[in-house]
Amino acid sequence: MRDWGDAVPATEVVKLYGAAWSVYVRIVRLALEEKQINYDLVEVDVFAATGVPQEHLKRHPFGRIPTLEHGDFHLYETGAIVRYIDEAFPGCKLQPTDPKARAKVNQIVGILDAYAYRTLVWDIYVERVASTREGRFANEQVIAAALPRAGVCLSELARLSDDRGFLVGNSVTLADLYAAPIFACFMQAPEAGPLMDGCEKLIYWWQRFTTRDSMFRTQP
Ligand SMILES: N[C@@H](CCC(=O)N[C@@H](CS)C(=O)NCC(=O)O)C(=O)O
Repeated sequence: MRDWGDAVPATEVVKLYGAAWSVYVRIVRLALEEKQINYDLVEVDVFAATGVPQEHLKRHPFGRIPTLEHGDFHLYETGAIVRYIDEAFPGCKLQPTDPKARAKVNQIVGILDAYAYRTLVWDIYVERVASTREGRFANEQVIAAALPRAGVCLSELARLSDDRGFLVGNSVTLADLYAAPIFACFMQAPEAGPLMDGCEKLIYWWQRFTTRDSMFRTQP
């Protein structure tokens, strides 16, 4: 939590319900940090042994995180939340106004949401890296099946991205904010090295983006 002075009126408190480990919660936190919006992160354990807490199911009937509260306005679904944050608050613009650049941002966000998150985070990072922490063996079949899909995700992201330090254009957009938490997990897996071979634009982007203040402040 940070104090950003007058950036947001005191009456409009921003509360983000979720957990610091979550990729989707981090996407929203990155948006809040990049726009320098003060917020409280309220911890919710959706994997509690007793199930998703009842009070959270009222906020999110599907039992997921994150959810956002801004004054008396409530929202869930990361895509809706980050676009609301971008449009309702002052600060840097996270969506280009040029229709083609904006479409490209939305296309990259769609790829990350629909294909890359499951493949790079769950099938590769969770199986290879988190499994060790959890004291279990990696499921090699899951990882092997994910590798070709990961290759398609990465080559498409590389093909669609610009090489000016950000995925689209020359300033931070929702495309970067969706990609960074996914890459923060995936890049820890030994599979990332060979898979990133030939994706120089993505490597350059990751090396730069990972050093941003917002990335440090949202580290799980
Ligand atoms: N479509 C949702 C996906 C959010 C999501 O999957 N969040 C994960 C944490 S990263 C979650 O809540 N998982 C709980 C579960 O799968 O039961 C969004 O965009 O917000």
